[in-house]
Amino acid sequence: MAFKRHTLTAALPYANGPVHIGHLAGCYIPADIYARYLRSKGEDVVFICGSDEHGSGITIKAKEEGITPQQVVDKYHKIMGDSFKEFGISFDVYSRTSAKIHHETASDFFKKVYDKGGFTEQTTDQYYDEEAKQFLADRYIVGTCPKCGNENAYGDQCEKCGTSLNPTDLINPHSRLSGSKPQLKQTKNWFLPLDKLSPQIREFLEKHPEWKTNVTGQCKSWLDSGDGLQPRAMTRDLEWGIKVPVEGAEGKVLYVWFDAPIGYISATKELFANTATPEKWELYWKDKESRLIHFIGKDNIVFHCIIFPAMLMEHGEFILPDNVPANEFLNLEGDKISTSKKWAVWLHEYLIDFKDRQDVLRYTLSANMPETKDNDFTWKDFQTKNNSELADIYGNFVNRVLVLTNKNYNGIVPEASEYTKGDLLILEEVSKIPDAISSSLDKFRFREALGEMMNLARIGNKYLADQEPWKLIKTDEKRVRTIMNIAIQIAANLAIVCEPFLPHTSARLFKMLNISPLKWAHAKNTGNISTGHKINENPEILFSKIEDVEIQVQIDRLETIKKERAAANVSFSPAKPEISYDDFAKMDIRVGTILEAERVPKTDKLMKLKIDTGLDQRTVVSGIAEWYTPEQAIGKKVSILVNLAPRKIKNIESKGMILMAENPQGELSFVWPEKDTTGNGSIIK
Ligand code: B3M
Ligand code: ZN
Repeated sequence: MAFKRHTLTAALPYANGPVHIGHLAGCYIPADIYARYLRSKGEDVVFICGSDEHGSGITIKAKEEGITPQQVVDKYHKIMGDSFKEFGISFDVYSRTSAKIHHETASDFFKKVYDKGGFTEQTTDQYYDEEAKQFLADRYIVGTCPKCGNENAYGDQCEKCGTSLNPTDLINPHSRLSGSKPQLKQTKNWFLPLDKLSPQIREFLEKHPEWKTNVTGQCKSWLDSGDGLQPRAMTRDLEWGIKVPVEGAEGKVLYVWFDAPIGYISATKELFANTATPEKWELYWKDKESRLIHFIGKDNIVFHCIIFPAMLMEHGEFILPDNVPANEFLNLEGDKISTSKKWAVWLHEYLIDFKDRQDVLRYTLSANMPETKDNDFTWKDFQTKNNSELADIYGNFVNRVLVLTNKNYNGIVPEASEYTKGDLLILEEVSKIPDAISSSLDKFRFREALGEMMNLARIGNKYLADQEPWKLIKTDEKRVRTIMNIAIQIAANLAIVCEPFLPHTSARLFKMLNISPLKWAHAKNTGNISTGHKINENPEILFSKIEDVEIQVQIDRLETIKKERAAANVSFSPAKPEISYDDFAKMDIRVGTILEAERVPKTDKLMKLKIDTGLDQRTVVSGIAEWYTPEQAIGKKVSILVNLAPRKIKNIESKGMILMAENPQGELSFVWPEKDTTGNGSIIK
């Protein structure tokens, strides 16, 4: 179906910290590329975002910083908004959920669903912190994930395995406010009956076989999980948030994941609020010919593909998302990005070290976008992308075009006379580029699209390198005119098609070519710049090289963070209670050698070992697989407790246990005798 207009949303970031490269790569860059591309094609687009200013993340941050939640959101709303602007993220509106218009919109939404009987009222046992005198919803409570065993799972989600949770699912829960063990206490809340809506949700999802497989996969596992979808509370016993607008709800606010996605609607209202047509927002949310697309990271999939659509269904007046092209996560130098561990590259800090190089980061993050799986950002790769791709190919081509035109023709675009066969082939290739990019972007394949854009630069660069106009000028000046005309046309087209990806560069290139920015359709032409047009006299270098020392500074900074973290983590567990020699003497510990080793399938940690103990050869299952490969383990001498009662581990009979030394970071290493002469079977006592 052809759509008349596009409502593009990018996840509303929590206003409790600055924006980092993970945010950009996961959501804001793809959304921005797409928005710019559609605008260039002349489509009707609104691109919506704003700060998510409710939820426990905000109040917990306020507690940490010793300021009020309002001060937290004011501070970060500004920092985030500035970063987005700096990096050219072209939101049509960047609103915030503390805005009056949002409080009203979210309240009205709730009220409407409530009046229609769309919620179920339930009194349930919820955890309560007696010390802090507060119910502990969502991120106020941590405990062990029942699915994967992560000890730091939150009350709403385990960040390790992605499972969505309720506080009562947590094993060994404790309060993040006081650290105490919470008590269950009854309270009334309003629930969205996802169980009842399940057939409708399934039907909606089945209408979209074109969605990315990582997205569909998560939705399926939700729908098909053991008990299927469960009712989910849309209100919370908290103070910070939007008051629940019904009677008997004093002291309760809307669940942050209820109000936040409605923020997309409020922001659209805000966009048109002070125009001649304030009601125009409705077109983007109610007209069936509007296409709603949510750009998000993978941790937000369930909220955008199941819960928000269910809310919209219950409300009844709004369109449903047509696509949710969620990305996976970006890692930094091999480790998960983490604000609390300071393992990130923050945009405002990047700009201090790499002033005016926004597009280099946009390029690197687009090239490494975690589209189908988690991906890694490394500083070395960043340098290579800049030096070998942007500078050597794109920048080199543009610079040659501009410098030669100025030098040979005083900046006046020369006339193309006769095209060679080769020229015609090049022009044909050039005119095909925009469709190739479109075809990738239409499928949300941003990396592929970026590659096609760079192909155009490559074509141009190679054309000049092959034709060598700087040499030819001495013998065949007429031919050089044609070559330069073609090269200038390629540069103009490059300025058009790179705009979604590298908006700052595009603007600079148009300026150097001395033409007003052209739109997408022009990129199929190969004669956008007329003969006789005068380009700008002083071409600037678009991409200068990044030196090793600049990269080393960044790598060193991360190393320091790692070291600080390791130092802060050195906390040995206290000594155990005293035992007698007899207690110790019960243990029969021997020297052994690992003969065979293989990973236990479907586990991360376990390895099956065959060990020569001097007494016998036996099988032991050991949790060393995170620290040793089977190849490294084979041949190693170890200490083994041989008289431990056999145990079945993953259906393998494990006889005995090898001793490992564990450092405060949890890293394991073998314990063995120092002398080679201490062979298998030697007694450790
Ligand atoms: N604030 C979650 C996040 O930053 C959340 C997105 C809301 S989108 C409606 O991961
Ligand atoms: Zn988990």
